[in-house]
This record gives sequence, structure tokens and C-alpha cells, in this order.
Amino acid sequence: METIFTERHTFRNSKTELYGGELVEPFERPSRAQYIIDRVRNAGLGPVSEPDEFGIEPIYAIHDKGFIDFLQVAWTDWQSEGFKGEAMPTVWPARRMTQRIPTHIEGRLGYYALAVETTISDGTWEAAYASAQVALTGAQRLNEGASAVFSLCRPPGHHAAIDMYGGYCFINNAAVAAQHLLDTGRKRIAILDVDFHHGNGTQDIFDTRDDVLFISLHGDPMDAFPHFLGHADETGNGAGKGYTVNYPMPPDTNFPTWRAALIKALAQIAEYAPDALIVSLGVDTFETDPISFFKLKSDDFTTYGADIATLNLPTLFVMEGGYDIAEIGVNTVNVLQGFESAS
Ligand code: SP5
Ligand code: ZN
Repeated sequence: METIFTERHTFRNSKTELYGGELVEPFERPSRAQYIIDRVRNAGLGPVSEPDEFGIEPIYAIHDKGFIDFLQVAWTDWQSEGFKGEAMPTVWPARRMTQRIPTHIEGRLGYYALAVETTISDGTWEAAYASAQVALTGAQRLNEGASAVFSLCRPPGHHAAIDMYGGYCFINNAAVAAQHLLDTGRKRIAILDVDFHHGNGTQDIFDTRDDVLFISLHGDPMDAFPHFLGHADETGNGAGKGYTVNYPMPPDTNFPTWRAALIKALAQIAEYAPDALIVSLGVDTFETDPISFFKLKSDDFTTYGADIATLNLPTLFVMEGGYDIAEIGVNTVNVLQGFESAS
């Protein structure tokens, strides 16, 4: 399987994350991608290629223009205020307040942020843009006839909504890739999100659409980030009714329980009969992930990679989360090798 990767992910190198009331080194850090690409190479998964350039239009095709333009200037505008730390909001348009975009950078940060743990720092936009190009290049490889591709995206994307960033995500890479596949001739795309966290951004983007089936397996939002989306009774709206499926699961969920949900999800994807599958691949379901509460072991990733292959669909794997950095490469490549061994 070919991997798409660029060193430009290192432009995203923020120094702080608000966690437990302290500013700590971010869980989402450059060494994550380094561990994964090292494992891809050492395991002999296949060639590693640089992304092609698709420009900004495919990003505007998914996200609000004001939001994307804000991401490009946020760090500069923040610095112009003379602030010493990284850019983060302190106030939000909360219940019963006016949903008008403020002029001041502190107001705009609150308007466009869905979480405060994710700071904006020098190079954030450049890395997020490059990450989207990695996803787009993977989608284009499917168009060129590849049966499976791994887009090693960093920063991740599935928490990025139409006009909000957070959860370490800025541009929704999987959604941008799905739209590219639709815009180049495919009629229906399924997105299977196996990251520990609910893919609230992807759900938001495709909420009212029937040309993308979104299915997510995740920690119950009653107990896990992003806390305010991902319940089982969210099934899509309007034309999208029935095309969103959520499998929230409780703390300490083990692999047999998780896999039972996966098998149901795979049957629903097969029934939808999409032209391609995108897997939002987060490996923060691992038993020792520092911010998550599922109990998957390394061999389980191989098993479920093989399960996904039974769909026999052109498949784009898009990297999302995973924070046990020492094991992130093994677990990610286990999914991809499990998939290949069963293809
Ligand atoms: C892409 C992705 O995986 N984003 C995840 C963002 C999660 N950020 C907030 C984490 C808060 C975790 N609190 C966990 C407490 C553990 N004891
Ligand atoms: Zn996650």
C-alpha cells in the first residue's frame, strides 16, 4: 500500500495545550507522525510519496470561507496584539448570546473555536493546508486505480466542522477527500470513523446529505471529548436522515464489544453500496492511550483491518488521532497490514 506523507506536518509544533488546568506539552505533537512513518518504512508497507498540489478550492468546498480565511491570519492578528503565549479563546458565543463575528481577534477565536485545548501557533495554517493536500492526493490515487492508500495526515481533521476548529483539528481532511471523490465522478462515499473520539466535524459537514454515509465508533460523549455530539439518537437531518450512524461506547470497552459494533457498521456500509470507503483512522482506542478509555491491544488492530477489507471497496485511510506515541506506529501499520493481508 502506498503512503502519502510530507515533512511539512512539522510546521504544526505548538508548545502548549490546556489540560487539567495546566499548560502542558501537546499530546498532538510532531513525533507522532515520525513514529508512524518510521514504522511504515521498517515494516515495508510500500512506497512513500509526497503529496501533489490541489490548491485551496477543495478546502473551500467543505469549509466556510470566513473560517478558512480566519485560520490563515489568526496567528498574525494574535501577535499584533502583543500577546506572549499561543492563540486561544477565552470567551464563546454561548447560549442566548449573539452569533455575530467580532472584529477583535479574541472574539474571532471564540467564534471559530469549539475547544480551547488546541492553540493556534506559527505554522499551524501551513501544516493544516499540507495535511489536506495529503488527503486529496490519496483520494486522487483511488481515481488513478489504487485499491487502497494511506494518507498520513497531520494535523488530524475529524473534529474540524464547517466553521469550527478544535480537538487538534483545523481542516477536515477526510471530508475534503470525500468531496474530491464525489466531484470527480463517484456518487456515494462512506466514511467509517474508528478514532476513539466522535468525528463531530465530519458529522456536522455531512449532516443533511445522503451522498456521504458517516458512521462513527467512539467513547460515549457523556464521558468523552467532544462531549456535545455523538449520541446514538443523532441520525442525520433533512435529506441526510438515516445517513449518520453513531456507536457510543462506555469506559473500559474491550475489543469484542468494539468489534461487534464494527461488524454492524460494516453491514450498514455494505447495504449503502458506496463507490469508495474513507476510514478516519485514529489509534487512540489503544489500551494505554493517555487521554482515552478503550482497551484495544496491538493485535486487535490487525484483526479489524482485515474486517474492513471484507467490504472489498476502494479504501482511503486518513490518519486521525493516537497518543501513545511509542506504539502509534505499530498499531497504525497493523490496521493497514491486516487490511492488505485480507484483500
Ligand atoms: C484527533 C483527536 O483524537 N483529537 C482528540 C482531542 C481531545 N482533546 C481533549 C482531551 C481531553 C481529555 N481528557 C481526558 C482525561 C483523561 N483522564
Ligand atoms: Zn481521537
